[in-house]
Amino acid sequence: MSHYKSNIRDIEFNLFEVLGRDEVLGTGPFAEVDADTAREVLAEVDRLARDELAASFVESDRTPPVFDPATNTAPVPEAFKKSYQAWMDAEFWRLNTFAELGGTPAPASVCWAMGELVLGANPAIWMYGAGPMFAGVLHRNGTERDRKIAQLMIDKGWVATMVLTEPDAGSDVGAGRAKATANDDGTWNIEGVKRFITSGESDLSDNIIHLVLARPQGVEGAGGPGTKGLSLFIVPKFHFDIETGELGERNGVYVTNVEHKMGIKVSNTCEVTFGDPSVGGGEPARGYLLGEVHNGIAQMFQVIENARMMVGTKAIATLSTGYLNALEFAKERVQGADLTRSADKTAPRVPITHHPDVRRSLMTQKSFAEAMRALVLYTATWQDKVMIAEHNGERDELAEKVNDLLLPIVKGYGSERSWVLLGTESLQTFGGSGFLQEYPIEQYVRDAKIDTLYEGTTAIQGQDLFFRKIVKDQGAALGHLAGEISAFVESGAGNGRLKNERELLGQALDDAQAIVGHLINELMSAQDEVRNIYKVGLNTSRLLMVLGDVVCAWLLLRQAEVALEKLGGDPGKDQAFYEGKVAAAQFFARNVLPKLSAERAIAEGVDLELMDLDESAF
Ligand code: ST9
Ligand code: FAD
Repeated sequence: MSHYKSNIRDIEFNLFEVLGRDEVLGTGPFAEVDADTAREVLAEVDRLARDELAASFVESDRTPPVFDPATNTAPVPEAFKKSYQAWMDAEFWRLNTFAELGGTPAPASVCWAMGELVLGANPAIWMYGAGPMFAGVLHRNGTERDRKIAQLMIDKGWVATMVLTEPDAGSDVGAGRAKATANDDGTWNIEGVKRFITSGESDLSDNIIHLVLARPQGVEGAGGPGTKGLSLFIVPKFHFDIETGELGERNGVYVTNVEHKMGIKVSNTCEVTFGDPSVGGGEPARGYLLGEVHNGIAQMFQVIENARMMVGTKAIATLSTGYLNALEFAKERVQGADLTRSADKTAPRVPITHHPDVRRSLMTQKSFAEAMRALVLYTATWQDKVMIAEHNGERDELAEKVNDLLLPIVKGYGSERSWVLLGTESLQTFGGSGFLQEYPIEQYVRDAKIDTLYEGTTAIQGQDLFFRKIVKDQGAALGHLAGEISAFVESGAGNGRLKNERELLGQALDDAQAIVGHLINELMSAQDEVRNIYKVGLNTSRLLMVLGDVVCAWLLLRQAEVALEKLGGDPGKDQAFYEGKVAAAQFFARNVLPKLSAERAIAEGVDLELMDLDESAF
């Protein structure tokens, strides 16, 4: 039986009962995908994920790819190849692909619902399979040549990569030193060493397209310091005929190492060397400038935004299957007597689900997993709006901004909460058995840790949230979201059944807004006393987690409102499901939100002591 336990019922509840996705399906840009089709797709992806995709999850971890320095290759295990092929052959990735490239666009909300299933079953499949999405970036930003390459990437099934990081340029992408020099024929030679490149090498396709940030040399107005001086280049592993895609000579881009990692081992993390005469055949690494414009960091952020959403979705997908595995185990594991009979040594032993602390743990897992699924899918509804506006030749600026605001929360909050809860609660539910490889949780914990690191660490997400998504945005998106939450607090939602929880949410929103206000004051005061900006930096990760808690509580309570309405009718076989939704929302509001007042007090009390402390005292 498969390790992967999905929650398709909750996914459909979000999409169709709470977020009203029937309204956008089958219309505008999504004309080809109506609500029935979306449900059928999700049912089939669910089956595929639990079956063929999950099938190689364990083996891919135990027998990971091995780098061969003689050939600069790192083939993936056969079992993984089979799972990967099953996904690519099923062609559901077309839902995430531009129509002009042969796709059948579906709303982002449906695509991320599908993404959860794949990322929960075997995340590296989604990453190696992202070629068509990368092709979208070439299509959107490219010249006619680039658009032809985009089509070839799809038709030929080429794997693609995003290449930013260097040994001395991780969070600080702008410190990158890889350089690009123009050739007379319009191509560019890339030189440098990149590090930690996902999918940089494999035997899953006969070519790999690298999207590489490098600093152009000798170009006026480009190539300066920092991220703004970087341009984006399309660099293939093999040269090819742009009209036919027929492969030509080897290009001078070689994988020179594959990292040995804690988790997600089948996803090759590669050192990639460009244009080094001593590597491979010593060929130059030739590539094209995307769109023939020097606008690399903005172009790359189109990829990064998608990848940050992907990482958040991967994280919560893993927490959800971790919880459902823990739940199944807890129902079967018999240990100890019921607490009310603990003095009676002859009392019958009970399943551990009878113990209050196990119930606390299971409800913690359930409420966070379902809250963060709601967060992912709610965020995706703003992406739906962006897509609809684009289809109509317009821009929906509010939707763009709210999506931007929510992305660091999806990625930063989602990954932190998931990784911690997988370890402290899901694994813990299994007792000592959780530590064994017989159960999937230890692999989940190892595989999920990376989510707090790549695509910008949590610290970077916290800074992005405050400085860019709140301050630079002048609070517009946050103001909109806070307005929606306030309106819910003031509403009669839940007919009295959610009154206390709405009050708790109101207090939590006040606390979060007070932290934002406090940080803005500190930031302003830094104009006179520059070191006050440290007080902001000491609080941005806290703010990220606080806002995540508020938004998640609100989304769960909205779900509870819907569930209570259903329970007031005839819920039939869904009775327990809806009762679980109400319970999860109430539990989250009562157990998580009161802590935010303490976070506010801590934030307001932060001073410069930590920054004044000599390093030797640490
Ligand atoms: C990585 C990969 O870790 C891990 C897994 C890979 C799996 C791959 C497969 C899946 C991918 C699927 C992709 C499909 C694509 C689909 C597309 C669909 C069409 N939002 O603040 P400034 C821009 S990869 C948007 O001054 P600094 C913006 O242009 C490695 N844009 O920054 C801005 O200019 P302006 C990941 C943003 O101080 C400019 O940058 N590595 C945003 O120069 C400069 O901004 C990281 O993530 C944003 N949020 O640089 C690095 N932020 O202001 C983490 C910036 O004029 N480090 N821009 O608009 C950071 O993010 C840093 O904060 C920094 C700082 C590098 C941005
Ligand atoms: P550093 O930037 O050195 O950070 C070290 C610590 O310092 C972190 O805790 C960080 O939060 C903190 N820190 C750093 N700067 C600041 C700051 N200004 N303020 C506060 N705290 C700070 N990169 C790619 O380009 N393409 C890929 O496909 C890719 N895939 C990856 C796959 C894996 C498995 C891994 C491990 C990494 C991958 N990366 C990829 C790189 C990844 O994005 C970086 O590791 C990440 O951005 C962090 O950079 P770093 O490791 O150099 O850490």
